[in-house]
Parts: sequence; C-alpha cells; structure tokens
Amino acid sequence: MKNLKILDSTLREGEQYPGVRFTSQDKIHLLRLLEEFSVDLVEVGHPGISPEDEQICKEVAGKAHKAEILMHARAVSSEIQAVSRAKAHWVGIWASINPVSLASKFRGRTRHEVKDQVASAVEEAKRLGLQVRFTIEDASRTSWEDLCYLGKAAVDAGADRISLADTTGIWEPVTCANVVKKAIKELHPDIEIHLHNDLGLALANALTAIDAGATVVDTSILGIGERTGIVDLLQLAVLLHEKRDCRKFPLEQIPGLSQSVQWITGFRPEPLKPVTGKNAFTHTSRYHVQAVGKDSRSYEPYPPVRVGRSRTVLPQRARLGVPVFPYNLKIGKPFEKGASELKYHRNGPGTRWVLMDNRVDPRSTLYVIQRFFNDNPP
Ligand code: HCA
Ligand code: CU
Repeated sequence: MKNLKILDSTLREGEQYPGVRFTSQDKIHLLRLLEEFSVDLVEVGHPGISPEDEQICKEVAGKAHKAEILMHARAVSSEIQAVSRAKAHWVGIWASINPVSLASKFRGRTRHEVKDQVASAVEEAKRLGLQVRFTIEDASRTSWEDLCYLGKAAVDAGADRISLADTTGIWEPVTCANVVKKAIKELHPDIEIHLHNDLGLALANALTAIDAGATVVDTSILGIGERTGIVDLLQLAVLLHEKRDCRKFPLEQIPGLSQSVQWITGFRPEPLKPVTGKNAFTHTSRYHVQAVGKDSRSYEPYPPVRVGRSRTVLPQRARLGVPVFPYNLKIGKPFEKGASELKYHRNGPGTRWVLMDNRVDPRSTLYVIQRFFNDNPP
C-alpha cells in the first residue's frame, strides 16, 4: 500500500467506451486533471494503430509534467517502434496464451511461438530504451503454469513489471488476491493489475489485490472502458481514503474530473453510482431527512463536501394515486387482454420495451401506466 501507484487508462481503455474518440486537446486536458489528482502513470493510447494515433500520443506525452507516460502495443516490432517515436517512458505490451486466445487472437499459433514473440518484443523495447510493462491478458482464465511460462519469458527478456489482466472481469476478491501474492513471490516483485467490472467486482478485487501487495492498479475516470469498464479511479480514491488512510488524492477535485469526462464522452454515471452518481448524497425518507438535519452522520458514510459535493434533501411526496411515468414510453399495440404470461412488445427501432401483464394489481402504478397506454394507443 505504501508504494502503491495508480495508472490511469482513461485515455486508452476509456477510448474503448462506445463512440469515444479523444482529440489530443481532450487528452491533454484530462492528463492535466489526472496529474493534479496525483495519478502516477497515465496510459495515453495505442500509437501503433495509425499515424494519427501516433501523432496524438506524441503530442500528449510532450505535455506531461509529473506523470510517467505509458503507451499500449502488441508484441509487434512496428508497434513498439511507434511507442518509442511517440516518446513514452513505458510501453505496455500484452499477450495471452490460454487456449481461447491462441485460437481467436493468434490464429492458432502455439504457446511457444507466442512466448518467443513476446520475448523478442520485450528485448526490442529495452534496446529502444523503454521501460516495459508486460500484461498477461486474460490472466484470470489462464492456468498458473501458463501464467509463469509467459510471465517468466517476459521477465527474462527484461520486463520491468508484470501486469495481470482480468480481461473478462470474472475474478473474485479472494482468488484475485491469491494470484497476486503468488505472482509477487514467483514471478516478479512488481505486480500490476488491470481489472474489468463484468461481475461488479472490479473495485473489490482492486482492494484485495492492493492488500495482497500489488504495486500498480489500473483505473479510468468513472470506470469507462470496454463493456462494463474497469476500476473507477474516483471510487478507488475515496475507498483508499476511507478504508486505508490514504491521503494522497485531492478528493474535492472529483466533480471536475467526473464532469470533464461526461462532457467529452457523453457518458452519464447512473444515479445510484457511489461517489459521482446523482443520488449519492440524496435523502428522501422523512425519517432520514429529519435525522440528517440533526446529525448528517446518521445516514452518510462520509460528508459529501469531502468529495466536492453537497447534500440533497428531497422529502418524498405522497405517491398514492399519482401516476408516475419515469420513461418516455411508447408501445405499438394495446396489451393483450387475457394474456396470462409476461409479454414484451416493441414498437419499431428506438423505442423501449414495455412490460405488460394482465396480472398486475389494479392499485399499482404499473397498472395505471398499462391502462394509460391501453386507452391511448400511440
Ligand atoms: C485490450 C485488453 C486489455 C489489455 C490490458 C493491458 C485487457 O483492450 O487490449 O494491456 O494491460 O483488459 O486485457 O485492456
Ligand atoms: Cu482492459
């Protein structure tokens, strides 16, 4: 924990959020915010993808003041050279040798061939003066034997750090911690982790990995990334402050980071999201509102001002008999009278699925909504 470093990958993994393409100005802006937030390393992109990406990565790297800059590359000479030309401190090379990956990503090549390819890529990067992080992609679905086989080849070729990726977000905290401990002992003292959130456990896995001795954790602002994303930098910073006495992050800057990413990407965190969600500090029950008025600690784990936010008090209105339309619903045809099972109907592209069930209680809000659409077909 004392030597823990945060590597933020908003500018690389975050760009895999659907529709996101950062300009170099966007990246430079976010880099500045990340540096002010005390992030140690910033992964700025994948320069080997195109000359334009190389140009953007180079421009962004040139603007770094404090953070070390890392760029992504496959274990391919042309991509390593692109990272070197773009003036990164670190190259992040990745590969995987579990059977699924060999078949789908390496066109059926053997684990030996991939291992040799990784070793020569790492050697080339070292010759070019780069520091090397080697990621075992899909580490969470790779046997320990294969992890060591590939990881040791990278270490022997000169890798400075090994990263373990839970590429499909399937680890549980205990498993993740055990693999990290073993890797520190048998593979390399410097272990990084890259955790996806498919089962909602990325943050919990990060915490146990840190406790197990991982030295670097990958994050992105608001957790944006491929599919369900990765560890949210802002949640992790608050978690470490609250639970591990970490005072490194200026938490009051969180709204600025969150809003910048929302504006640039169009991504909106769900209202229930911890720390940045709209409802994170909203009190509704009259009982809660009264208690919070007397002592805010009664229903708050920490004061909202700590993370640059304020409290919202929204006593619930009486609800009885008031139809509530949380969505702009549209349906194609009246719901089928006499249907005894749940049915879903859809009215062409772009409209929402509407649940219609003739078993709903006539006193319920859902019934009111169903009746409304039944009586007012679009
Ligand atoms: C990817 C996969 C990756 C790589 C992580 C890394 C993963 O998008 O290329 O290179 O450290 O989740 O495994 O993000
Ligand atoms: Cu990833």
